Amino acid sequence: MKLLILNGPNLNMLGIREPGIYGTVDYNAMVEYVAACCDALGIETEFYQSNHEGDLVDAIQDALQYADGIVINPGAYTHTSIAILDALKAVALPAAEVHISDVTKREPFRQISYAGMACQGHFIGQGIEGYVNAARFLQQIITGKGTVPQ
Ligand code: CA2
Repeated sequence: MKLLILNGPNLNMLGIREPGIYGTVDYNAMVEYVAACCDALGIETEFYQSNHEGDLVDAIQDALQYADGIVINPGAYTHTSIAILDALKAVALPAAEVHISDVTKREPFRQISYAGMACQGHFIGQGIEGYVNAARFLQQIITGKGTVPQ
């Protein structure tokens, strides 16, 4: 079972700025950690990060060729991108949304998630552990073991 773990704009800056909101682990260390946790769960991973909306749409479409599900943190495109929502709906792969910070307690403009409308799971405010929890959640759905608590 293989998952695409997709990150949107500015998430490559993890650990470099705003540690109070996004933590101190940098993007590469996050990838290493999440990949190792997934490996231990028997989940293969493909990571991709882009600052460009169209690249993210392409990555979602490409996932149809090799992935069983998508873990997505669309960054700020969460709150603006109908293109990403449409791509997730078009491929119709099981998907889970991750936000490192607790967007529910932040600015009003972060209260809408378009991408989240095409996701079966939502992992919000759990830091980088949210990626691992999202992967575990998708594994349960994909392997047919039903739902797990988020
Ligand atoms: O909490 C999240 O994971 C977000 O998706 C992060 C986005 C933000 O626009 C969403 O509302 C919530 C921003 C990613 C920016 O990441 C940075 C990381 C370190 C330093 C600066 C930005």
